[in-house]
Amino acid sequence: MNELDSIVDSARSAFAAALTPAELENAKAQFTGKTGRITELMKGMAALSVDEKKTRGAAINLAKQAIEAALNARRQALADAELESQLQAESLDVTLPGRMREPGGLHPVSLTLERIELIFASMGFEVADGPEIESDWHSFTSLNNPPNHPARSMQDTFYVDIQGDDGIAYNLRPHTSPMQVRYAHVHVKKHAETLKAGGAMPEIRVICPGRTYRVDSDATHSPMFHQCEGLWLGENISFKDLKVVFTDFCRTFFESDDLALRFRPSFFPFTEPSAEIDIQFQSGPLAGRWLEVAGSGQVHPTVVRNMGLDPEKYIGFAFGMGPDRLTMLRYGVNDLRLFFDGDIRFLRQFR
Ligand code: 2U9
Repeated sequence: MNELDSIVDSARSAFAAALTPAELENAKAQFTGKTGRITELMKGMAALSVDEKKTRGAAINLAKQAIEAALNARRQALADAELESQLQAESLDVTLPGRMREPGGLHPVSLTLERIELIFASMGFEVADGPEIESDWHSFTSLNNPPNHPARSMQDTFYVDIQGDDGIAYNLRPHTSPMQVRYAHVHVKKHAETLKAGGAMPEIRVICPGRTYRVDSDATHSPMFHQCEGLWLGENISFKDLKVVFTDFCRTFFESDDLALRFRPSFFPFTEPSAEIDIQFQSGPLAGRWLEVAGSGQVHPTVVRNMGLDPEKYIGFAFGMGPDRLTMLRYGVNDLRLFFDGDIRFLRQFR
């Protein structure tokens, strides 16, 4: 094998041994670079005759072309290998199922509040919400709570340190009753002309769901909990209407036509007569047990008056229930705190 063939073979071996473009460029320089072996041979041609230069030059060119061909082949091979490696690294199996985000869902108490609102809306009740920070008057006085009523104590109610110049004590509402008073005031004002003319004011038929706050915390009490109170006031709304409305609500809510109700005499400052409402399932794990779900009664005349209405003309009923408790009963949850701990393992069951 002559010298030029040997150089071409060496170049092919050096290019084959190059594993990266940089290594390949270094190998190339050994042959066709400024100090490369082919370049050295071409410099050596200066001393040759014209004929020798022609012959030698053609042979060196052939060797140079063979080296360039081997170099380009290796460049392409390295480029292909790099592309293949990238394709492998970034390969995406499009047949795999998508990476779905875990579907969200409403909180179980929100599901209950929605359900309560739908059922009462179907009976013609409006839904009203309002401030959670209330004045003393709205939370207690307007509802016929005497000045020394225990509910006013700081053991039961959270007070807010608002330096109003009116000297009024503000609290986190312990029930949603204040919203019913507010709703009634707006309703009476809206129909003031009719009332002044001795006409009949449209009935007040409203539920007020929302967050409420009391100083309490155990398996069935939380400092923040939910209440939904209802009010139906007109010229002839009786306790019978309360029984019909609340029985229909409970049977629809719990999807049980044979759910039994009983109204147990009780006392609330804002209703007279007052009654606790118990329900009884006829089947299932709670069958046969009486379960308290709400309080109710005929709106006390003083409260009717505080709403700006004549208690001799307007009469009706009110009730108050705990959506948290209804949710516990509906889903068989025995600790109220589970609703508010934010543990997704518990909450995701209600999606
Ligand atoms: C107005 C007039 C009357 C609302 C009522 C109750 C009885 C009641 C609570 C008991 C525990 C609800 O389940 S609970 O959280 N409430 O028992 N609430 S009557 O009476 C009103 C409200 C507003 C203007």
